[in-house]
Amino acid sequence: MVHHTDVSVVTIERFIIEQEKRHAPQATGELSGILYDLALAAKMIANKVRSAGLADVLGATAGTNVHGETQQKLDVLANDIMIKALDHGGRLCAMASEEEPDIIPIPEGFRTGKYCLLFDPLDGSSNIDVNVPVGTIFSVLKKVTPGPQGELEDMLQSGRQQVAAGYVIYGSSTMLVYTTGQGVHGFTLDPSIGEFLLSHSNIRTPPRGRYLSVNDAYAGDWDESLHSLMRRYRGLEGSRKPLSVRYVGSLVADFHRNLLGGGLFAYPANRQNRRGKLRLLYEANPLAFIAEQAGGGAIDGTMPVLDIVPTELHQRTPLFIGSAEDVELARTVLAPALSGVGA
Ligand code: AHM
Ligand code: MG
Repeated sequence: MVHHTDVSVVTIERFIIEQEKRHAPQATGELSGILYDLALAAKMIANKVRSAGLADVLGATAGTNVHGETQQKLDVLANDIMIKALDHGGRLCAMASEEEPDIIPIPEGFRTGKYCLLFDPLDGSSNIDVNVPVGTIFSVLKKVTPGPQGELEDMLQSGRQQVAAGYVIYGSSTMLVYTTGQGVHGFTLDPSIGEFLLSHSNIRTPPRGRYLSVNDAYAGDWDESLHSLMRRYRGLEGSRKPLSVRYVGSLVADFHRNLLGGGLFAYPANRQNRRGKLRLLYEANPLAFIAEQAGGGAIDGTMPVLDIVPTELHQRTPLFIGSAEDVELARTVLAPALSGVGA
């Protein structure tokens, strides 16, 4: 008689198929196809990021992006990889990228589909030259306009309408974390076989965090309610146990640590960035969907990020995201001041 071991190998492909069978038996498989293509793009970007110090891909290009920020060579590479890995599958009607000024149409000659993909190809890329983790963030929406090509209106839907969202973190290992509204699941890339394997199923974020992540170099711009909130997180006001401060400066890395360990990431508005720095469609919405699905939350100071109705492709938003109790504290301290009711 053969004795089997209890080794369980769940690739991302197998997991996606099984999830779909369980939760959407009538599905066409198109969304699953997008997720596989994203996993492929993630492996290709991971490969570039891993050897970045050796190949001539570090440093800035001569150009700037739509936000006037210097583009790193790897930003451009990662953007091209995302577009080329996703544009020909017949599942998307258009894409939008943090690095591109306008919607990216599906090239002529390729079929189009019913989904839109929005992404930040390489978040935190200003850190890349010093070997700090970076990430890719993505959001999938369903087309709402008639006709085969995606339009601006398809992109400007609130985060509540997302059908899938996730991120890839290129850290000491490469992980892909995503949700389709059925919990949050994490896969670690096994570099020896080039497959993402299920390593973190049904991630739940602790209700109260251990970490506070905020760039307090901008504290001079904060109003009194924000100062008070930060004093509470630090245990200097009120009776809370102080959080430990951790700030990588790479959103995906800060978010991922806080998702697993619990915590609050804040990027409020500041003098330079009056509406905040982070982009609603490429950064805040997908991470807010993950946070809510993991039992946490995300607000812009007053309202849930997922309820904001966007008016611009590259709209920015202040962001307070993480463990439920820490986000709730932010809301109770900030909302009265921001809505003019008094602190
Ligand atoms: P990017 O999309 O241009 O890389 O900018 C976003 C990054 C985030 O990863 C990070 O949270 C934030 O900028 C850090 O900004 P700051 O240096 O102002 O704290
Ligand atoms: Mg970014």
